[in-house]
Amino acid sequence: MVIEMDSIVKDIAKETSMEISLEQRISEKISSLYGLDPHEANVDQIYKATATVVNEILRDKRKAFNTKVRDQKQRRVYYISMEFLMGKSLKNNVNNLGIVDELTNVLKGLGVTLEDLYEREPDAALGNGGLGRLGACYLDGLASQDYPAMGFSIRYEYGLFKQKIVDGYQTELPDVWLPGGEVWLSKRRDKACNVKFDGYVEEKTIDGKVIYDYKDYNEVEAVPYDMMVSGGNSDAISVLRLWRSRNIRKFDLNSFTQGDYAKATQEYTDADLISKVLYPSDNHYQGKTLRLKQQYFLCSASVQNIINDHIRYYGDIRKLAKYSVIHINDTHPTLSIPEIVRILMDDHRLSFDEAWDITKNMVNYTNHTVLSEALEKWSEELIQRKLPRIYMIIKQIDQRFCDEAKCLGVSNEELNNLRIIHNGEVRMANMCVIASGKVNGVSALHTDIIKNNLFNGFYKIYPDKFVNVTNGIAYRRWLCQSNPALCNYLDSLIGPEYRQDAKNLEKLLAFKDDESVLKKLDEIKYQNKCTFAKYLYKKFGIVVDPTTRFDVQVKRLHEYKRQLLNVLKIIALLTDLEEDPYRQITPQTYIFGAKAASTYYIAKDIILLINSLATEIQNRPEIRNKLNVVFVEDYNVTTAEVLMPASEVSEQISLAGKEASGTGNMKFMINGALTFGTEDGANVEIHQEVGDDNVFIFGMRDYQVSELWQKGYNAQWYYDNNYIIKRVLDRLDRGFNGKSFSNIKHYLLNQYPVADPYMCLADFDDYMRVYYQMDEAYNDRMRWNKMSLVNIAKAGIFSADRSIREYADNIWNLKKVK
Ligand code: 26Q
Repeated sequence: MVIEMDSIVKDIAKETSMEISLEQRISEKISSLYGLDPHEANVDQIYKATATVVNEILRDKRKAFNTKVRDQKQRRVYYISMEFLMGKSLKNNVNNLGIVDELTNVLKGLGVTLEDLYEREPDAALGNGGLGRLGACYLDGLASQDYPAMGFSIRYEYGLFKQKIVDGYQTELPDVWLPGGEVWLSKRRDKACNVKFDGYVEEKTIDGKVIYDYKDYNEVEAVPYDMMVSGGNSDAISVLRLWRSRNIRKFDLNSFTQGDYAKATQEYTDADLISKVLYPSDNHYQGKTLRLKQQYFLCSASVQNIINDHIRYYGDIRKLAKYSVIHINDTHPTLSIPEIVRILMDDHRLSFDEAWDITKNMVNYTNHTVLSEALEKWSEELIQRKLPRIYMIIKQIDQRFCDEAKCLGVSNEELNNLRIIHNGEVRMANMCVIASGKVNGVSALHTDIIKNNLFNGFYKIYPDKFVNVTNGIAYRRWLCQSNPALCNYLDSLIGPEYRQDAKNLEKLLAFKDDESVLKKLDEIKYQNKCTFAKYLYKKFGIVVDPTTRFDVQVKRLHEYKRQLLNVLKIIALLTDLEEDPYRQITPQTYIFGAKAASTYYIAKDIILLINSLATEIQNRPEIRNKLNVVFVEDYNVTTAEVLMPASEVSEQISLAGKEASGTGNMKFMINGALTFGTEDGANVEIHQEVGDDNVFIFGMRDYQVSELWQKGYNAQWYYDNNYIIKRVLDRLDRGFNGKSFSNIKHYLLNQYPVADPYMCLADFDDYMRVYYQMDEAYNDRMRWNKMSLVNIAKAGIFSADRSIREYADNIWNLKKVK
């Protein structure tokens, strides 16, 4: 049946540009790029030639798809995001084009394997974590279902930093990805445009019309690079358009001739800086000028591009919202809103009212966080200075909203919470809610929280604006490509239809009591654990025993995600063993992976703690054999692809109400790991899908968290009244691998220098209680395997295909291209 899928895709490929054999095309590419005979080429050259050929096939396919979109006069969606965490492209594209077998054969002739080529490709890490990976999964979902879509972001020269652990400490190295990654980028000089900063605006009246004359600005050129994103078994290709900033005048000749060489080249470096590097903070806002410039650079270039293309294809500016819909991924691209108004008013001479009407009909916004430190509030003065015309428009939007809110009966006091500009700050989330047709949260619980808390004032006046779209994952990447052993078995058991529609995974439920199936699932998991163990050894020299339980927490390091709570549990188990070396314990390996933003000090201390604990245990074989801890350096998309299939326990232990959704939880689930987590984000829906018997839930619910916080969280009380907590915290004083962690004990006890706002100790007892339940279930192998089977079977709803259909139907009003 897989072959059947292959042949359909091959037909499409043939219609485009596959008449010449792949072998011939790759040979010719090696010859034209390097002047070599194919057999003289090294792996790197073969990788580049192959990637270039695959990319050309995708470009032809995109061209054919584009023609259809235009002929059918289809509305398009433009997904604007500061982040797309794409990972590698070759494997995904080769699978989606159905050319795995053919390519394998060609490469065999050249003495290399597909795996060799996959290893050559660097990850495109143009994102921090969940939000960026979601954008990447959605481009896949859009292409897979024939929706016309384009993503917009920045072509960061350096993506998310590479993490290196030195003596237990995180250090950061620049992520140099372009040399190997640029084969996937096609420069589009024809689509370049300029973005303006600084200067001032003069208002003039000509023929009774007010004209805004923008003067003395600095201009930066935006040059796009397109990356093709294929989907599974479909005609569509999504395009990710990445903007690079360039100086317009290569040289300030005036300053040069006056002998001011620094000034002559200064502008060059300033302009270049905009697309230099991705900000590495996740769920945390800092009001840096360069970040604001990055955001406006992305918004202005993208909106100009959207409007120019609209005019070219459809002519009539008033029909802009009919053919284009923009999605704003969190508030980072909020400036797209005033930018649309600016272009419609200043370049197309529409009135503010007309421009605002069109804007409101084409913009929607997803909120990804309720953490107050992540909400963007830019200084009014900074925006006025860097973007004077945009500032005027924001003021006008704000004024318009005030008028409307007053008509709707909003009190002056309430209005202060809802206005865009307040107390010298520009609140981006408020601008997004005011301008958007729809605002969505990313899980059922999270959407309730934004309706009832974060955006309650808006919800009261615009109840219909708020909708939920639970996140989803590109499961063809996260299951079909990452876990071939499981998928081959699923094909034979339930047929391959689940590869097209993930809901078909439910067919697996018919086998939930079939012992031979459960045994086979166990064997596959074991094989995947061996594969991961080999990967760890080869890459980092770390030894793990695949016969132990793999208990995994991989995600960005953040206090609210509570890696610390997991560590406290491990220390509790360790102190048990230290007290009684003969104590029975299920052999288990804790696997951590996490990057901390470079200036997030407590997060870095937690990384040091995990590494010190890991090193101490690794030096004590009597402990290591029962209770091992490893920290996987530089956790990224590629590591995740090897780790998910090998995982058995998925730690999702954020403080309830803080994790908007989580998407790692879904990747674990579909690979048969069991969730050990709080009722937070999408865990709530995972729980709902699999039922009480197939998940391990503990801890306070979100409303209990609020109650406790209001009542006052007294960490010391837990220390004084729970001897295990006391023992664990005192063990931190003694420390690990020669380092004391009294600072973390103080943190947990709500003392100087910082406090624990995520109340680890309040959930500790229940976490341990459920740990022992989980442990018991694990030791009943058939029970565990059955739970695992149910999780795989019920994971279909968390497909990005489903999320994208909901966006298309309920938010974008977007139709598939026939
Ligand atoms: C903002 C301003 C300045 C600099 C950086 C930022 C910034 C950057 C990244 C703020 C937030 C982020 C990332 C947020 C994020 O990844 N949120 C996650 O989104 C996922 C997809 O919806 C959810 O599953 C996670 O729960 C949520 O934490």
